[in-house]
Amino acid sequence: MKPLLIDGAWVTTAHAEENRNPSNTSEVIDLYAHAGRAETQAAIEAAARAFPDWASSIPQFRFEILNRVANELIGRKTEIGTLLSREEGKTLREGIAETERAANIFRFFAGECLRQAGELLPSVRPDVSVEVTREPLGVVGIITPWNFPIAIPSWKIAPALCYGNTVVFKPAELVPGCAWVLADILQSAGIPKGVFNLVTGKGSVVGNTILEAEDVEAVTFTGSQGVGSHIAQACSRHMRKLQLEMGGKNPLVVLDDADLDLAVDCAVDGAFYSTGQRCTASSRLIVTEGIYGRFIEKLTERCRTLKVGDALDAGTDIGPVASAAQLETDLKYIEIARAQGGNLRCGGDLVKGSNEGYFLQPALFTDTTNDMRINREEVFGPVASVIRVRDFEEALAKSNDTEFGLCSGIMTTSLKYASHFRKDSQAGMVMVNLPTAGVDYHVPFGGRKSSSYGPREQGRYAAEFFSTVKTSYIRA
Ligand code: UN1
Repeated sequence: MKPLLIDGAWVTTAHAEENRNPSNTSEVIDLYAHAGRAETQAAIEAAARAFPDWASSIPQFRFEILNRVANELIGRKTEIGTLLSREEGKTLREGIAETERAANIFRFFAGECLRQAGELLPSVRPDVSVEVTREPLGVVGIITPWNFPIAIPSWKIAPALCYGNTVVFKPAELVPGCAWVLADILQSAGIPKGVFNLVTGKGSVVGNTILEAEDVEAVTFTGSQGVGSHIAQACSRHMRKLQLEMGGKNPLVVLDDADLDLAVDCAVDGAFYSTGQRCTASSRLIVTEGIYGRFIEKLTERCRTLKVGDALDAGTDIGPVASAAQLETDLKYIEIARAQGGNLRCGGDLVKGSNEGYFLQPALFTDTTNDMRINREEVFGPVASVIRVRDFEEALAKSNDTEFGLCSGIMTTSLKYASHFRKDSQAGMVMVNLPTAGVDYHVPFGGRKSSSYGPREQGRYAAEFFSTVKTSYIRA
């Protein structure tokens, strides 16, 4: 059994759960401890005890630990990337790239430990000056999803530690493996006891204990809207700082003047890579009339060549869906899209792999309208739909006609339309001639409307969430 990490010690539990490979459901990766309320509470208390020393530790000390974690992740990227692909199902290439990204995030925040600065301002009163500084919050509860099992934990844990907070980390039940490796790496890197605690287990037990605990000062969460709103309610009861990253229904607009090959590449990448399981996925392809026929033809051709299979096989383009439950959701939405009049141009059927796994050929729908459920609700699978529009104005209006606002993209060679779209798109991130998914690690990440709540993640903007500002007035 892979244990929990509480107060610097590995802790086994009465109950453990199997972690299975979605490319081969008969393969058990390992057994992982499931924490109960008592263990979770012990982790929170340990984090609270460890906070004062960690918060006042010198930046060089924190820099060295985070930098060691970065080195270890990069040095073991193939091994960790392989584990990631085995437990989550994205291809090995994607698994290794995600591990590299996690290393880069730790490296970035290692550097940020040394670059924390404040402001010195003149007061409006004579002989007074004002100093604005940042301070850590305390214990941060970190709750992460299954789709980026090493990158998303890293982009929450690294800044939390960098800015002097202590951590109680609850990863998604489906992906305890990468979480455990990260805990092991932090432990070997010399993180002081109690500063970082891993509690694998159920949301209803571990998650809720974190939400109810008096000692937790802030909660950061990436996952579904339903869980996000439950967390928001719990946090508002305690007046606790909160950061939520939830769904998307991201539009990729393709205009008549787009580079056709590039548009098809971006659509395939954005919609189907990582098996479409990204909150940034290009799930609505909004295409103007002049290029519509050529775009659909080329895209359909490409979709037919996408090889779905075992995440570790060299020839695989698209790995399996992550779980039986997600596969059921994907198939349900394919049915809904059909029933509402969508035309299934290709894919959408189960594929036989070398072993029993959750293999689904990416599904492309045409003849859909923006009011159909397939264009309103997040599927979180390899399913994309095309919406035909007259011109740029209609494309922009349709792209904004959604409750979500995470990411949007436009394929065009026109500076005028690109500029107009960047300005008027109601999304937190806008891509020009790029897929909507696949972001840099050193710049702010987050959305608007129902996609996100609270300050941005990543880059220097992460300080907004992971620290609090103090204003001091000093009379000379
Ligand atoms: C990306 O597209 O590079 O859960 C990252 C998600 C996002 C991360 C997407 N928070 O899919």
